[in-house]
Amino acid sequence: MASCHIVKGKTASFDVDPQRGFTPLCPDELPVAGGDEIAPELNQQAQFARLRLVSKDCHPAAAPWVANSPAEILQPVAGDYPNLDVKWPPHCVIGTEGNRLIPGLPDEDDYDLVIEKGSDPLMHPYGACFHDLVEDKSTGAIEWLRREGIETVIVGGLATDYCVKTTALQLLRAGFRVVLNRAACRCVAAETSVQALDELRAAGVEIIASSCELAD
Ligand code: VGL
Repeated sequence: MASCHIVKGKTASFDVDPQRGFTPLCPDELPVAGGDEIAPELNQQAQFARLRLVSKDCHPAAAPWVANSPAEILQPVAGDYPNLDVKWPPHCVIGTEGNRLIPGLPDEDDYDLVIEKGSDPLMHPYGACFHDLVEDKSTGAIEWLRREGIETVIVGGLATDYCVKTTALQLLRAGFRVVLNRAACRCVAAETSVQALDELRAAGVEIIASSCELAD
């Protein structure tokens, strides 16, 4: 079973957007089925890592990407906004319940690094490594991991088909070995999740079913 060998001293565990706004705890935001169940797997994968980081969507309440009705969700944002693509329901708004980490995770203070993204109303990034869709403005995650001598990043979080996928690809392009823990992820939709996993596998991300496959 244990087939994915990890050198703990050179490994980081990345909790991507594990926030209540992406779970049934906040049904009016962007609830992902089972999103509130991933904390034990995220905690387990972190046992194999020397450093643990978390990213958070920290959105304003109003922005051009906010869908004002269910019909607008996933419709393109009209206008000249290079760092916006489609509309989403309001989610993970700063200062609200949806912005908080899901139950069962460490306090934010206990992570080695907390990355906040998405606070500019004109930017709705998915990946946690850049503030913008065009990937010009680093959040500092890649530079911090490099400075720490990290070579492998184990990734989980919400959601597989958007923020987890994009973060994994950004890390891979930056030269890290990336391991995606499926049991520590949940997806917005089954179809886009299958596509995401195919794309990640083809790009070179190692996909494991659960942390049971990790070994020292
Ligand atoms: C996400 C859709 C919109 C995610 C964020 O965290 O995967 N998905 N905003």
